[in-house]
Amino acid sequence: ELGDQRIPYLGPSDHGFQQLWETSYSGLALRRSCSLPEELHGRVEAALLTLRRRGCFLRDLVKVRDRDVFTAVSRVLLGQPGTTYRYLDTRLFTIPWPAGSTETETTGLGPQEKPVAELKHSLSGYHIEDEEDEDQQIGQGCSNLNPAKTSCPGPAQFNVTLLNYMDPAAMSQLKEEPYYGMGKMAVGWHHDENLVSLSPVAVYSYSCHEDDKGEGVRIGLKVAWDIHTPGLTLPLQSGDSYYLRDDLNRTHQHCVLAGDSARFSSTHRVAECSTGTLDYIQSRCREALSNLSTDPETGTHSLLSLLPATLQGYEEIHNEVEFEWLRQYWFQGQRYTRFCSWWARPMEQLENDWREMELMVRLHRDPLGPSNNTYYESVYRKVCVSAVVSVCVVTLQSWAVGGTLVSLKQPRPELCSLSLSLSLSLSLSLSLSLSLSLCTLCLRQCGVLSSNHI
Ligand SMILES: O=C(O)CCC(=O)C(=O)O
Repeated sequence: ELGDQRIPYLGPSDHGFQQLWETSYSGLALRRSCSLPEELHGRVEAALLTLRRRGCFLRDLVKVRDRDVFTAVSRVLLGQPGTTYRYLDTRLFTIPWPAGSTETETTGLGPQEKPVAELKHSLSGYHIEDEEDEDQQIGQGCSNLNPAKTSCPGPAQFNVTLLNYMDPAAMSQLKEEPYYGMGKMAVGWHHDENLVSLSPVAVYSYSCHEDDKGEGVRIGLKVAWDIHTPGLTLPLQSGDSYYLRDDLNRTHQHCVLAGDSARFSSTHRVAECSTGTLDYIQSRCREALSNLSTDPETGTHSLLSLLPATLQGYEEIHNEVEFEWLRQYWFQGQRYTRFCSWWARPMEQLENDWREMELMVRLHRDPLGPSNNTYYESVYRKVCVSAVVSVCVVTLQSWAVGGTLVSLKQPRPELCSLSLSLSLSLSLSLSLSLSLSLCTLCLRQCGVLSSNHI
């Protein structure tokens, strides 16, 4: 629709910026660096640098408009133990932050997660701070822009933070922002996915080498599906935080405009994870496996219910554990085992559960009942194949001698081979009796066997 035209946008130095913010972007709040303790900034900075040094930041392979692409920013997810966050068809598995003061840190990375968790506490209440606090902060020489009045009923229960890192100098092909001409983008226009409705997003920004001359990082905002309202850009200094409150994440889109220096951000979210926690998928597996019974003496397995609805129920769980968890973990989550062993055991257990569900499917499908072990299955296959081969040999022999078994004077080899290959393939998939009956029928149709020979 726009062709080569650009939609206007306003930054802080433009006339009308404050008014545009108040009228069209009121859900956005900026909290200046000075409103957080200096000491916390220092520890968060050290934690971010340690995570980067240890190679924890990795580019994700995501799906954008049916294409698989690597994100320009490198990322790592920290959060509540056992929580995952799904975006652009990719599930990220949290490196756990300390759940409480007693939490041992043997399976996580180490002390690095702690400052990030503290940052979460510091950011979680801000969007509901009242005007009195705001006045105090201004009195302390720390003015925030468009601070929150009231929005959420209480402190946000951030359960994950997606940490981002990008050094623009190391990226040769950053995309230009296409609609407003805002400059190069580190993160393209998007809504944050999979959040609890109306929950805020709180983003802490830390830029390395801030003192160097050059352009700083900015965030861009636009009203979704609107080419009339001007866009907005907001420059961020290192240590600043900004909030997307109320409905802003749904009604608007945001992007990150790369500055000249490397930059981290910690994007705190209340992820909607009713189907995204380890507890959840484990309970789903228990539900599916409750239909499997194992004889304690023989170890033979059987299904408690053969109802189609029950089968459908555990097949759904079987797919869910395979596609939403195991494949996602082997595909991307496993990268983190180098730094964090938290998921290794639970994923092994989920894989075992998945194997048992495979067995359940075979039990349901297999007409021979308890042929749930591979020994029975291979014997069954061998019997089928030898039966078909015997029929074949007998038939050929009888042709050769023009013998007594053959009632057809002029055998038709193409029909015979068709019938034999049909029966052979059936014998691999259907029951022995059925495949033999069909084989016989075919041979009889070909005139190779007469009814009194069988
Ligand atoms: O880095 C930022 O300021 C925001 C990043 C972002 O939008 C995201 O991770 O979804």
